[in-house]
Amino acid sequence: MPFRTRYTGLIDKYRDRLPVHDDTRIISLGEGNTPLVRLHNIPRMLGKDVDIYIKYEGLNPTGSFKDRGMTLAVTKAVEEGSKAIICASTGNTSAAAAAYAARAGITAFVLIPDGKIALGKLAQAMMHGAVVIQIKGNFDAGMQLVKEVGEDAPVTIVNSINPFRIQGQKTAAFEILEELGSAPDFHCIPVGNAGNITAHWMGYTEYHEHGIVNSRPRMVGYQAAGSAPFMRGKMVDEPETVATAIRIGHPQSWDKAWKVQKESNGWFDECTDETILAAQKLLAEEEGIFCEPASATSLAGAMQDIETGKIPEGSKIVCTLTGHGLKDPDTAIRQSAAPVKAVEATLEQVKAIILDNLK
Ligand code: AN7
Repeated sequence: MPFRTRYTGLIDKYRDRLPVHDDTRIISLGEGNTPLVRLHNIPRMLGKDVDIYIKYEGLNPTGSFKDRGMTLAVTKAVEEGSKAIICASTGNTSAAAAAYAARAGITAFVLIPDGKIALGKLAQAMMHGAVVIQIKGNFDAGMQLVKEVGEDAPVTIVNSINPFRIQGQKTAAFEILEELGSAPDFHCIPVGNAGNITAHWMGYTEYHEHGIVNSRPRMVGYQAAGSAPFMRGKMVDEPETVATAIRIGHPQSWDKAWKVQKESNGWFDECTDETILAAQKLLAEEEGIFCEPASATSLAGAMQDIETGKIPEGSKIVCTLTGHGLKDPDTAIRQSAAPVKAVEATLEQVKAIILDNLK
């Protein structure tokens, strides 16, 4: 056959490892199969012998890893006859829910914290025709309401407390193992509700138990310092961080994530907003990779732990970049140098700027 079969999405690819039937109508936008990019310049700058790969989940159809879980959650909701889905969200879940609901022809209700959601995510939810309910409260308050609504209203909850979300998201670990041919030593990942760290561990564990690989990584979960319940050892009532995606104080997968930490012999740590933004900028400027602030927490944390030697030299590290940089244009523009002042449209003036800025 002259051409390879087209990639049609992760449910189709991993059908035998996911809870679907042969006649299940699959709701897909071609999610998954994201690039695993080896960093060149940052390890050199660190002056350490480490092999860092980033899993670029921002290249999913709606720009975040949420699509992996949403394709399965919405597929199962439709299979069960549901006509509507609902979620609370810091933004990315709402964008994914809105898009997959549109694809399925059902209604999406999304609860978002008023004023605390990145602009791109709000644009997505609105554009895909979700019913956007802004609440005067944070994600945790929204999540509480969604759980209460879900008890008697005919809507399916598609937050990561929906087990199909976790099942779909485990496929990211499958892809990493297939591409590397073995497990990395460390997997660094941002933690909010802790659904994704739980999902990755499930994926790594399944391939390990099937004898496809002979080891599993140590899982390292990083939180923003102002929203770090796993570091405080208890829930945080007023979480704050520039990384609005992980502005979560009451993680829904609390017990599961502690289990992952213990089983994988990993750990949790925290990063300040400054180090998160610095890592985001570094990735953009030194590697050409644009992710949103929350995503950069994985690299910010990994760099801290490489610096101290907690992640030793010689290690192979995968950092998940959970969402695309275009999700949050405001934060990107705020931390970048202003463009050169507008000049006359003459060759002379343009040339002068070029000569001034050649590296
Ligand atoms: C970019 O969209 O919770 O630890 O409501 O958007 O599995 O919660 C987003 C979470 C990391 C944390 N990076 O993942 C939501 C939401 C980005 C995110 C996380 C989120 P979990």
